[in-house]
Amino acid sequence: MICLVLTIFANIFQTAWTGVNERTFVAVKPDGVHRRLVGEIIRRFERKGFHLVGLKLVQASESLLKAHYWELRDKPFFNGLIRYMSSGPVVAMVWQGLDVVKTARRMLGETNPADSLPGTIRGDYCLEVGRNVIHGSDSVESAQREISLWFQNQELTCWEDSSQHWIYE
Ligand code: IDP
Ligand code: MG
Repeated sequence: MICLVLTIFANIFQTAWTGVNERTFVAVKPDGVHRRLVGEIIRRFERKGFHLVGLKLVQASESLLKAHYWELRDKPFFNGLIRYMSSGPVVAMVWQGLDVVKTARRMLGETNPADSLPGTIRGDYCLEVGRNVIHGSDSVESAQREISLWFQNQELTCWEDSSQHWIYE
């Protein structure tokens, strides 16, 4: 009930989910799905302590992908990026938790896998920037925009996490 009220409030006033309720959008890209990395990636977010609120397999339309990557529309790699992202299904997810936007980006590694440290997802599982297996929102504002692009409200599930007291003091 509290979750429902918070969701309505956050949507009406476009406020960020903050603190332990911060949310981010993470997507396993088509290369990650083809390469059977979905389970490994979900495992990392689960074990870190984040809370899953949305998950689906999507064959993304060109219009969704263009909206998602709108800021990059003038880059020379834009058309290739849209082709890459529509070349197969994507696993779209919403994860919630304290500082999840920043922490997820650190778990992903740098945009270019060559600059990503071992231990990060891109550092461990890929080699080229154009096949970097995973997306994560780069700010709370981007997360809100991306979550509302990829998910309808009713696809996000509020549920009580029984391990919450073992994750937060
Ligand atoms: P990010 O995914 O780390 O946030 P962005 O700069 O937002 O990085 O770029 C979005 C995606 O565009 C990257 O994840 C990568 O798939 C692709 N991309 C970025 N730079 C290049 C490039 O120089 N060549 C090809 N693809 C690129
Ligand atoms: Mg980005």
